[in-house]
Amino acid sequence: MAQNFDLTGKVALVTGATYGIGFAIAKGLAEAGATIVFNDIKQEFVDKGYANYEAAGIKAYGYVCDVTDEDAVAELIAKIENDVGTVDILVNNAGIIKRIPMHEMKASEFRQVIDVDLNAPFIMAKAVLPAMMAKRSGKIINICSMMSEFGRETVSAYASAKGGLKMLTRNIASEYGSYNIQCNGIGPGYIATPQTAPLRERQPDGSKHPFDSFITDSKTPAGRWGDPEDLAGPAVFLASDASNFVNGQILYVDGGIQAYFGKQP
Ligand code: NAP
Ligand code: GCO
Repeated sequence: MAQNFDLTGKVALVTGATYGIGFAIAKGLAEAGATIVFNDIKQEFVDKGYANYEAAGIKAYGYVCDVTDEDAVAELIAKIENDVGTVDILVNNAGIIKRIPMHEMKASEFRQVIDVDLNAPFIMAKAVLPAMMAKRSGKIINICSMMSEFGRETVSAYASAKGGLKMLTRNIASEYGSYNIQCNGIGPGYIATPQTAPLRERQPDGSKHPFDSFITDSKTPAGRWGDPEDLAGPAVFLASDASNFVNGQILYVDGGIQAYFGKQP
């Protein structure tokens, strides 16, 4: 059974994996035997990524690439295929959020979130599919969200993108399943990373941020924020032969949020 989770000989590209969830997923895939490739927008961030991987004892390959730029992505994939090999596992992790009340959000801000969180996963998947189709094998994992299922104040663009990403996941599974390509999503709950740091900031009087208390005391049965490392095992599962008959699913890793109506008064 352990063999089914072994990623030895596989090339895994994790986008935006300098730190945060992407780095934790990449570390887990590396520990399962995969060769890790990551990208970030600027060389300085790629260099920081190299330092993080080196500190974790992982030899990773890093490239500068903005995932929203289709030409740059085509160049990235060509470089990876030349330097490392064809991509066996793609994790569409890179993402942004803008927390702005919808009636105050500019259309350009809405479009920017959609571009990174939905258009880019399309661009990245389209770039790796030809080689996966030729090999008749491949794994695509899209990092979705609680907001693939729920809305909340100020995240209209993000929820629209992550809801769309859920359906893109299902459509890739439908269109390419016959090539033995599996496309699934991971839906993290509330995870302690730079992206959610504003929701956990201590108040001027030193008390917990109200949203922090909301997540730990009312919405999450586990009673805590997730760690990025909580996502590594589910990612290894979806990247490995152990999930070859799992396709078009969103695996929620949320400490029970999706199941929970909320703490009773
Ligand atoms: P994060 O700490 O903000 O990291 C996001 C990463 O994406 C950064 O490395 C960032 O690079 C990179 N990135 C952003 N735009 C990019 C672009 N155009 N091209 C290339 N890289 C780009 O976020 P996170 O919390 O780790 O989240 C990672 C993913 O999980 C995102 O898709 C997020 O929506 C999703 N998610 C997060 C949570 C959570 O609670 N944290 C829960 C559910 C889903 P820079 O450093 O250069 O900006
Ligand atoms: C927010 C948070 C969430 C998390 C995540 C939850 O502002 O509500 O940033 O959106 O990032 O997506 O699954």
